[in-house]
Amino acid sequence: MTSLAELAERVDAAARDAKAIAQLTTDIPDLSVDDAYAVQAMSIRRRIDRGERRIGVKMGLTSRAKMIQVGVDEVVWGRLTDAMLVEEGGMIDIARYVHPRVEPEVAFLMKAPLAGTVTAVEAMAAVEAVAPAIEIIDSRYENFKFALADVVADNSSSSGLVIGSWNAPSVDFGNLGVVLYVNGRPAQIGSTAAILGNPVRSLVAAARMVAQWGERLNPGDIVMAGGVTAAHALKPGEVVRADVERLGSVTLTVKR
Ligand code: OOG
Ligand code: MG
Repeated sequence: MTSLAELAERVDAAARDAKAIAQLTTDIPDLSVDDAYAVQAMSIRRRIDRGERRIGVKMGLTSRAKMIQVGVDEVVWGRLTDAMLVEEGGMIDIARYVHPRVEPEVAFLMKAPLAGTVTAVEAMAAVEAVAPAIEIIDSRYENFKFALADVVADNSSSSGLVIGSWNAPSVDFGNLGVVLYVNGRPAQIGSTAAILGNPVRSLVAAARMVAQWGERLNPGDIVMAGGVTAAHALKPGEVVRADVERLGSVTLTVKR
């Protein structure tokens, strides 16, 4: 029998070497979602042991567009580390990834701890600032194909994040226009309302889901609310910009 620790090693190595692996559920069709979260925790523990630092969490599959694109319709979460941070306006090298995609998101910066069952008002009281963001997702599975347990074990495809400028949380961000530009042309268009009706619901879900695993959102943590639109597969030389009405924009360039 394959142990969960071995599976953690498998997904960790795939991310580190940017080498696609077969879905875990091919070997273990009955891998449970709980076991998959245990694999994720162990794989992130390996990164922490190599010197990376936890900087927050990401929520995934919080919009219909995302659920439809990957064929999984449950909200998932993953952990963010400092090694995933890409400077605003920065450049990435596609060779460091398996098959990276980008998606426009909204990010929260926490100023107070948050965990468990909370209301939207309680969640917002713990928020320091809100920013436009791009998430770089990179499933470690062949052909970007996975079942729910696979993607959870693979840290919910999290691979990188770019954060724009932080805004006061008093901005009404519930239904703002979002455009993802690729080389200056609109590639994806949506609204922040696509995130569970309002991105604050993603924060409420984050507080609940991390608590199920004995964790909490900490002051200083970043919480990525999830993709507004379907993700765009990156190609060398592309310049990607996400504009979120009133919140601002965030840019990323791919090396040629
Ligand atoms: C799963 C991760 C989804 C989001 O924002 O919805 C996600 C995937 O699409 O690979 O990050
Ligand atoms: Mg995402």
